[in-house]
Amino acid sequence: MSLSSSSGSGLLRQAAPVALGAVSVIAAAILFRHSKNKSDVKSSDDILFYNADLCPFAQRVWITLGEKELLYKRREVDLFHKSKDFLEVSKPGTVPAIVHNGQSYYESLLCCDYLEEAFPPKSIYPASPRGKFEVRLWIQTVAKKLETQLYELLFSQDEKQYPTLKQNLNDIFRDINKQIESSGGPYLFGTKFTLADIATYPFVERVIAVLGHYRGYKLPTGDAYSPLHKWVDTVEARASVKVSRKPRQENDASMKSHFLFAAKSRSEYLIEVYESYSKGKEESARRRKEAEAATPYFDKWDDEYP
Ligand SMILES: N[C@@H](CCC(=O)N[C@@H](CS)C(=O)NCC(=O)O)C(=O)O
Repeated sequence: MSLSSSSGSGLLRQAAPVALGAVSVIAAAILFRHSKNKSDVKSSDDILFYNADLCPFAQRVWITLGEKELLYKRREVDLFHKSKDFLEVSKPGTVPAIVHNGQSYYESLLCCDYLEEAFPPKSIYPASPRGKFEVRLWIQTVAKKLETQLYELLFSQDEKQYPTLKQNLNDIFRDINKQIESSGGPYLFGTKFTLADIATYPFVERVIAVLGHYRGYKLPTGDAYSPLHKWVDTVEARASVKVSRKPRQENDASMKSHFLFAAKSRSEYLIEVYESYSKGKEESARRRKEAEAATPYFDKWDDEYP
């Protein structure tokens, strides 16, 4: 599911201009050359990360950058008013995208894999070929199913469907729990935090906050599910994940004073920006059109190092 999907989507009309802001994207090389912090760069030379704070796909890349302890500049993209520069970087017009050494990359998992190849230390894969296969299989199967089911339940306006859709999610969480348990935890593949965790977590975060709020969905509980709950806590305690979940006003100085984001927790923020989804695809598409027609709220969001 994508904000750009033909199924129609969009964000809360009044939150949209703020959540996505307006950004004038500048070419990576130019940005970096003028960066005052260039000398701080540790292992990377010139990474520019195009993000949208609400986006689970972009969050995968954000977490990967953190895990690899890379320095990067992050730009918040206004998905309702995409700049020509951004569209040159991301052909499909989606976040995440990164620019490294003057070349652009998009598609979340491909970006994560690119970072893994370009910066092998602090690997996000198990060492063995078999382990790598299992991580990739997980992402293609369970993580993919979770992504699909999150949006199915969120968009659905047919209350009669809710029990079945919730059961589908329960089945996925049963599999996640089983995987953590059989690997010995605390992560999906044992003691190593891998791309399987990185690819899965952003959707779990939205299930908890957004489906919890709009559909009354709760993760399965009870002793049998303690591996799952411990996994959530352990993942959320990682520095890389914490950075990606900071409330907007803590991430961007420019947002500190804005009424929508003042004193908003991460879950309040997610609930706000996904509200239009919860009203269904038609309403979501309508709000998107409105947002596209509206004047961008900000000309540009701050660049920032993590
Ligand atoms: N398959 C893509 C999906 C990315 C995606 O759908 N991103 C959304 C934001 S969550 C987007 O940029 N949508 C473009 C739009 O709304 O115009 C990936 O994994 O990177």
